[in-house]
Amino acid sequence: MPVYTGRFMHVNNFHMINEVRQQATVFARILQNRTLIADVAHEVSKRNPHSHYAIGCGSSYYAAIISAFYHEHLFSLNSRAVPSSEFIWYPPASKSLTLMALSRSGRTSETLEATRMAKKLQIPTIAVTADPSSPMGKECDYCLDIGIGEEESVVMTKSFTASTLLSILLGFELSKLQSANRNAFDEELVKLPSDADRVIRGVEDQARTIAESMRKLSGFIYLGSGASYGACLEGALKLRETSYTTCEVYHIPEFRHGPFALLQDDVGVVVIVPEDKTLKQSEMLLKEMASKEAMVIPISNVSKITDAYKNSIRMPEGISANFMPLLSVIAMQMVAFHYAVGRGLNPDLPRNLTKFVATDFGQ
Ligand code: F1P
Repeated sequence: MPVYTGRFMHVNNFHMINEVRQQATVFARILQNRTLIADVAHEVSKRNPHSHYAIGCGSSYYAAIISAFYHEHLFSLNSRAVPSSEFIWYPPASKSLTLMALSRSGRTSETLEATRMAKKLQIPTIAVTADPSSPMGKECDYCLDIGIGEEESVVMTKSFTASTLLSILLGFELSKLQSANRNAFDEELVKLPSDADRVIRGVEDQARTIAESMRKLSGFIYLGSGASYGACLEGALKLRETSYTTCEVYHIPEFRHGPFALLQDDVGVVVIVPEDKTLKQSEMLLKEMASKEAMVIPISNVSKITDAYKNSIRMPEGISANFMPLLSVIAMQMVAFHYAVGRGLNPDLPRNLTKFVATDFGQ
């Protein structure tokens, strides 16, 4: 564990940023293990489940939200993400389901308890974890290792994107996508590691500059739609966890319905703007927010958006549209890291946080 010596510790010595920079390699490794994921999908499909639940806590819950979005909207599966505690307290009416439990540690009390409860109800359980030897890894019917070994950073970075990708792949294998759509998604998967590599190399300097400009602000808002909403939940959590900063998250059009009152000149608004059906509304909103003096920070691969705002993050050209949310997470992790370090905080040792939460959650 590096000892933080205030402003003088070199950024490259922090685990967090090193692990952020490893994500292209992590993606490549997961994609090499697709047969194992397909085998698990094949096994659980035999039960013909009506729906698929994804659960987790903290970052792992946000990974569940993103993957459930892909399952439902790209792969036409009946999918839902809920926090592990909600699964325990408000179990689904139909028991014809699979439970995908996401947990880096495999030891988080609510997630572990939820899988135990599911097992009692004879619901097939799949652990998605960095530690297959954990109680959750051992007790679930199936266990998929995200293949990152031990993540040094307390806050989740590469484990977040790895769990998300692996869970997306599981849904892809469970789906009955027609071959044309299957091939198109497959092509995007194949280029994901190189896209991530281009993001890692191309975005960090921009993220550092933006983090510097953000130091004069006192509050932050993250906006995204679809899977990008889940990405924003994670981006905002990274900022809270490492800089203890107030940070809210909304679906893009929802922001107009009340929270708009928050806008003023010491507020920064990060917006994920992909080239899709949300573009027109996002563009209009960005203009209105800028007119209220807020600092707008679009993360986009659309040049008319990134050209229009000084504090934007330009995502590399030609990156996969479907993976824009996941790749935007890398940019937001970088912003959070540089913002924390720039404020003299140590993102590797966030206050009040531990790698996982173990409380007595037995029912
Ligand atoms: C989940 C988690 C983390 C969070 C914190 C406590 O852990 O909520 O997302 O950053 O450190 O634990 P896990 O179930 O994925 O191990």
